[in-house]
Amino acid sequence: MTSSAVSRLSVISNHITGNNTNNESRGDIGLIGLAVMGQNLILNMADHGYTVVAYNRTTSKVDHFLENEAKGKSILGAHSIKELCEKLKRPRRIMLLVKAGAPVDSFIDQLLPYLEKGDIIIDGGNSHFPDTNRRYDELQTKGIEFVGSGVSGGEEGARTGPSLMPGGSQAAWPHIKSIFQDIAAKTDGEPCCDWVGPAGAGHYVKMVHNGIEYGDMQLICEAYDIMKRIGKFSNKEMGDVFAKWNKGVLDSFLVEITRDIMYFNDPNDNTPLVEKILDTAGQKGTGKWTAVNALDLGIPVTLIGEAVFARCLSAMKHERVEASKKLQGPEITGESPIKDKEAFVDDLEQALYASKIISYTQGFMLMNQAAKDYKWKLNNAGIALMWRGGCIIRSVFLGEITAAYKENPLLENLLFHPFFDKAIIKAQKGWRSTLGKAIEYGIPTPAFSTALAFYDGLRSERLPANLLQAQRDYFGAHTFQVLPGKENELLPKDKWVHINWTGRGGDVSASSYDA
Ligand code: 2AM
Repeated sequence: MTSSAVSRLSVISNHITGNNTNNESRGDIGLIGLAVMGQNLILNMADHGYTVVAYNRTTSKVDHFLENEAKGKSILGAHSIKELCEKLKRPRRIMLLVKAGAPVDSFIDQLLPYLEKGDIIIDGGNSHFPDTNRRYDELQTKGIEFVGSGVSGGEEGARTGPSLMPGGSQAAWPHIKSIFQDIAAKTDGEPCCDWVGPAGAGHYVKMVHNGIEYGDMQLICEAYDIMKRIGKFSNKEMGDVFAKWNKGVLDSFLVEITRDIMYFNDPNDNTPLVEKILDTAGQKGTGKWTAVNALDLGIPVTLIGEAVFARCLSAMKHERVEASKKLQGPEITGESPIKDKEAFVDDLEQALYASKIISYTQGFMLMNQAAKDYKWKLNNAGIALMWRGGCIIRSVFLGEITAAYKENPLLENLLFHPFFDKAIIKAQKGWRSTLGKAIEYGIPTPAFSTALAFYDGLRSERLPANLLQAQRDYFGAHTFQVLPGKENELLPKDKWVHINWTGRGGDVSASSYDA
């Protein structure tokens, strides 16, 4: 046997047994990208007993990291992609935490010459799922296992326990499962990380997570605006309300931080700092991706859509300033019209809770449709559990969603589960009363309003789309179907019918086509 054949065999046998006698190759996992998220994930992995090899495009950051944060920990440095690959056990596990887009493709290209069949590349960045689909397909043809993983929880989550949403090559999962589940957040002892599904499913679920995050934030902002402008609450009073809500059904990370923001004063003059922030929201695009995907798949994810548009409207500051001088509407001058503040706050809590239930219902409707269209098998209970802790939308409420899907994995619609059905029924009076006040006093509530409109639409056996179909048929001969039980000679059963609506010539004629 030639020496190269022997060394090839030894690589294969190491691969199979997991043994690795090469001292150089002791890294359990490599991580590329030493911005804060990357550094914190490495430190988290090292805390859990893994040896991590760190690499960054700007290699001075590797040295700085090794000499400071990584000092004394099981972290090795690499100054080239080749060195990184040489220092890893087989199959190699390499995680990218770099800027989404071209840098991900660039690193994949740089890695390929040094990888062997069965090695694993994990993209932990905020990649758009169609990119992950494409990379997965390309790497499958090369025998490289590709995983696109959502990572949520921000810098702190990365350090202490993020929510991780991995998807892609199923063959990679047994090799990364323990690292991922060890470093992930835990809720009731269960890791907030499980296998999501094939190809870009992990990044898809992360995208929907971000969309829901947009929705949750907008809802909280509307509640704040209602308390401030109708209730005339001080920031301290609002902080107390959020603190109270955080002990009930709305217990969540976002309500908790909003409480802290309300209490936070500018040390210069001891007045609330939040009131000094310019009211134009930024966005990086993941909410928009969710809304665009919802339009593509034909699912009414209206609340996330409104949340994205609300940010767009906020960004039009100049136009709003002009409009505020010109456009008339109701105004509250002087004292708040609210007499019973406690009832007002309780109603608002119900409005927020009900709207949140609608938003998550819409989010899961979208994921169910994506699973059908993209032929993914998505585990809804697992997804809710992954979001239960570690990530920005973490909340007690996600525990209820996990339980509902565990009880019935095939649940058609979250609102059909008795828990949420009852919750919405109970919340309805306060929800409607809050919206009535917002409309009366001219406070914009796009997210609250669309949630209620969706709810009322969903529970309407009959919507005015009959008229819409008539209009379409009138001007464009688009045809329509007949309501069951209303068939007659002019309107036959199981046909697409076109009517001559203008009746020119005095006759009403119809033509019909097979359905
Ligand atoms: P840098 O430190 O060399 O800039 C977050 O920005 C991470 O993505 C950093 O590790 C950064 O590397 C990396 N990154 C950003 N743009 C990149 C690019 N075009 N090519 C490679 N890495 C990039």
